[in-house]
Amino acid sequence: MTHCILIGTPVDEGQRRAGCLMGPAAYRVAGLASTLAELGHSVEDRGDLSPAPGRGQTCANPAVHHLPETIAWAEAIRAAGISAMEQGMPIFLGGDHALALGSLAAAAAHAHALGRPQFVLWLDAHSDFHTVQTTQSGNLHGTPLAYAAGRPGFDPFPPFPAPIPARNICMFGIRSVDGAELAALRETDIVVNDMRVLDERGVVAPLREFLDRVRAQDGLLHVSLDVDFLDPSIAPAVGTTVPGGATFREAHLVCELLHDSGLMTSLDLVELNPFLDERGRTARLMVDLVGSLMGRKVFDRPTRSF
Ligand code: HAR
Ligand code: MN
Ligand code: MN
Ligand code: MN
Repeated sequence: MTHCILIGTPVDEGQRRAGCLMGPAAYRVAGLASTLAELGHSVEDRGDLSPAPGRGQTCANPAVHHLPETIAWAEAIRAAGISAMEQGMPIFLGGDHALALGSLAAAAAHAHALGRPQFVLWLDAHSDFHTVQTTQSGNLHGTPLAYAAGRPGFDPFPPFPAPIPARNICMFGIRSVDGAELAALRETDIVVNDMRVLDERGVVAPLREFLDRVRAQDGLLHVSLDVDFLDPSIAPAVGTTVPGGATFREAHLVCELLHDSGLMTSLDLVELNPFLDERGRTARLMVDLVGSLMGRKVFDRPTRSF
């Protein structure tokens, strides 16, 4: 059983559509803590973080907005995340995906201190591989993976503690990549399982290939689940819908496989915008997926039996 530490991270500054700040409350209302407790886990809700005031940092890209506020968030989340990782499994309740600028830094610092490799599974429609210099929207929720991979172009941010090797990063569900991101991704060994790959191969084989590598290297695994990984027809409460996402069944299967692997050590739930939801259905679906991630199943069967 796992000690689950809920950390509310109501970041709304990483994009322009207000509402992600309501995410942590929506997960609580949708029963996240009771879902985990019913599965036999202990749950500690540490409430919502609030960042220090912004310190006025600037950058050369005029499109970028809320840079000081986002840096302050990243620092607060990193500090809270490191202490949580020493005590259990943090679940970061977003908040937009800019929160991963902090959660990934926490995971990487923690793994580095243990002398173990950090891996990242990025479940998202988007690759979020811009730097502060290359983003055209100026929305910093599109940058955290580039920061974690150690790309240059994050000068105003604190240096990433222990950059995550590209081969330890696996993207899943990708279907929206900007030109500058694509050019940068082509220069890396990041495994990009875009929707074409998942349509052709299904989710099981590509996920198992990745999890086998995590296991073989005794790695820690941070999972970052963006609501827009899911198809908008089942998960409408997100500001950046992209058609053609994961189905209900694919998403649950991914979560069940992750649970069976026993490898996940930290989790982000990001981009939920409850203001755009339909009677809480997206929040409830996300909580249900966490249930699958944390062990809910219909029948117990030997793992890896299919
Ligand atoms: N690539 C686009 C941009 O940088 C869209 C990024 C959207 N990101 C998220 N999180 N919604 O994945 O603006
Ligand atoms: Mn603002
Ligand atoms: Mn994202
Ligand atoms: Mn996304």
